[in-house]
Amino acid sequence: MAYEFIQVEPQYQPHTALVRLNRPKELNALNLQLMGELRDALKELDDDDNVRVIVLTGNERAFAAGADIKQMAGKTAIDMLNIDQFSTWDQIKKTKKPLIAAVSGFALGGGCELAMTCDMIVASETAQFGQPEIKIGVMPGAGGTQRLTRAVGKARAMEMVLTGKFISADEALAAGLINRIVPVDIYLTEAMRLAADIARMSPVAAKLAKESVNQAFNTSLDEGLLLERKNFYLLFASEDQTEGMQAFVEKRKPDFKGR
Ligand code: DAK
Repeated sequence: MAYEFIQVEPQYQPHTALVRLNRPKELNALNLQLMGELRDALKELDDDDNVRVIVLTGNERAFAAGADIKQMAGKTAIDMLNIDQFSTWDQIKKTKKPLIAAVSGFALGGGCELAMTCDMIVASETAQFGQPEIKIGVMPGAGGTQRLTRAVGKARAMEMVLTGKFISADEALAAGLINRIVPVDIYLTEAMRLAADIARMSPVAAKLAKESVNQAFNTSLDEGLLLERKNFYLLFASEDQTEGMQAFVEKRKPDFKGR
């Protein structure tokens, strides 16, 4: 499919797709069309059997500087209700395959929320994270008060959301928001290395493991353990489980097929 504001390479490397946000002059501000394109691309890649992991990135200067303020500026509450952008974000959140954000430069507002919607974040040394919505008279609306608080704790989240101040990659790593920091010239390579490590695993197990970890944020411990147990049992119905254990016994590398 042809997109205007994103670029998609379904086989950037074996079993790994790359999606690049591509509005560089606007620091990848997330307008409605870009978000719609991203939703459609992620759904297509999620349905593509040749793709096991998806990496989402921007460019060196910006992952995304937030929702497009110029597009939002004149909107009324009823416009926002009718546009119902939440259904787009909800669809993105439903991506079943592991999704890695490769972040350099600004990840602000909706950009920070988009990175946090991903399962892991690989950052460059120049990455900055923030929820500056308060500076333009609003507040985070796509998970910034919830996911950020769960990731970095109340004290830091409150400060970021109430002052709009950005945190550096170092602070984000110390706070547990991101997985690692690497020099800017290799942040995408590093994200792809992480993707390759995951792509070698059983894609069925990866999907169910992702679902199980995410459930930890939504439910009680007992209910989470129940889902974990059912997903664990379910994997014993997969060919990948047979292959993985057989390969261990035969002292060879497994060849997972995703079945
Ligand atoms: N929207 C529109 N344009 C933006 C933009 C944004 N968020 N961020 C930057 N740009 C544009 C600038 O206007 C400028 O365009 P021109 O003036 O050249 O035409 C160009 O990108 C370069 O930006 P600067 O000249 O400002 O570059 P600087 O290096 O001086 O500053 C900056 C970089 C990132 C510090 C600054 O641009 C900035 O403060 N940007 C705004 C950051 C921000 O406030 N982000 C939060 C936006 S609110 C929702 C889901 C999510 C959201 C809402 C609803 N639903 C599901 C309903 C999310 C809301 C937000 O994210």
